[in-house]
Order: sequence, then structure tokens, then C-alpha cells
Amino acid sequence: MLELHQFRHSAFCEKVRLVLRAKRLSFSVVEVTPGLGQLDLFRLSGQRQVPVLVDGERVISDSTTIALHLEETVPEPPLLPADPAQRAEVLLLEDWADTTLAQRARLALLQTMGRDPVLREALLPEVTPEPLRRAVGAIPAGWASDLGDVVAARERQLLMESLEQLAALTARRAHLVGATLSLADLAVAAQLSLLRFPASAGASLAGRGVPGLHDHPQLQPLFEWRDAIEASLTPDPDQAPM
Ligand SMILES: N[C@@H](CCC(=O)N[C@@H](CS)C(=O)NCC(=O)O)C(=O)O
Repeated sequence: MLELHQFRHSAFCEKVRLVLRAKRLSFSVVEVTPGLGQLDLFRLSGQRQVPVLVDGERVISDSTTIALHLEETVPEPPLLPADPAQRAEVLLLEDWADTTLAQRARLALLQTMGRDPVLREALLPEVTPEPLRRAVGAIPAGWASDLGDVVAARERQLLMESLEQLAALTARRAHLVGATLSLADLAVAAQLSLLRFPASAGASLAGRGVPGLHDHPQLQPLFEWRDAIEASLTPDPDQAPM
């Protein structure tokens, strides 16, 4: 049995869940408590970040290493093309999604959380004790507004440009590289889930997101592409009824 140690709302954990679902694998999830739970994670994996996948005797950290492990152990359906040039394109896009796109999406979400106590509370792990949950909700709006307004505005502009480019790509093709689903689609889809939370994020978050992006008319087809990718996969066992 595969066991995924995760923060439910981490985009990198979402990426691994999408890979597991694309491979039609059943798995269980262990929700890690930030802080204390990461000590256990360190004992398990030798490092403190999620995602970590336990596959029998093997304990694997890092979403890309996990995806490559699954590609090797469960080759069907393939998420990396056989053609070397296409394979390189997939891996380059995956790396871009995990770094540049991830950083910009996280910054945009952090800014939104700074202004929106409801979103801030909803994003806390379900294992968060109630007093801490209330304390986080009570932090005054605007705490993150001094992130550096000029840097933040420039990053936001770059994010919007990337999203427009992705929208242009996905308007013309169902998949980013080649004719079938690949790791590139899943890595990009996972990061987009920080900007508009999908149904699998749970009732308190689904449909919410970063204002100005999740509701931007030009980006609707991109978010619909994202949702269609997820809808094409087997159901998420983490999507417990709320
Ligand atoms: N490159 C890693 C990034 C993983 C990562 O950034 N995980 C974050 C959650 S999104 C984390 O565990 N943060 C907690 C920490 O660094 O203490 C991957 O692809 O898995």
C-alpha cells in the first residue's frame, strides 16, 4: 500500500496526488502537522518537507523524485514521453512549474491570505488545534502588505503574463506536450490549484482563490483546462465529504 505524507493544501502534494491518480494507484494519506509532525517526518525520511511517499520499504521525498519513482515502478500510463525531445520538454516544463510558477503562485496566495482571514483559516491543516485556528483567523488583515509592494507588483505582473501564455497554449491543445497527459500537465495543474482551489480542496475552499486571477475572464479557460485534467483522473481518496 502506498502512503502519502502531506499538507493537504500544498501544491507539491497535490502534484503527487495527481500523479498517483493518473497512474490509477490507490493510496492513503497521512496529514502532517506543521512543526511537531515534521519531527516525525524527519525521523521517517531524513528531511522535513512534504510530500513524502512510503512505498513498501522505500521512503521517498520530493515530488519530482516521487513522480520518477512511480514512472519507473508503474510504467502505465506513461507520464513521460518515449521521444527524447518531448521528454526533455516535459521535464523542463515540470521544473519551471515547480520553481518559477510555484514561487509566483505562492506569493500571490500569501498576499491574498494577508487580506482574507476566512481563506487563512480554511487553509490551515485539519489537524490544527482550535485555539491556534482562532488565533490565526484573528490576525489583522494587511499583515503581509509590507512584503515589498514593488517586488510583489512586479511578481504579480510576471505571474499574469505566465498565466496568459499558459492560457494561449491550452486554448489550442488539450495537453502541454504531445497528445497525451504528461507530468508537465500535472505539475502546472497542481500549481494552478493555489490560484483557484479545485473541488478536491474541500467545500470551504473550492471556487475561492486569488482575487483578480481566479475570477479574471481571460483566465477562465485555463482554470477550466485545469479542472478538466483533474476530472479525467480517478477520484481523490483525500476528498473526504465535508
Ligand atoms: N521541491 C520540493 C518542494 C517541497 C516543499 O516545498 N514542501 C513544502 C510544502 S509546499 C514544505 O514541506 N514546507 C515545510 C518546510 O519547509 O518546513 C518538492 O517538489 O517536493
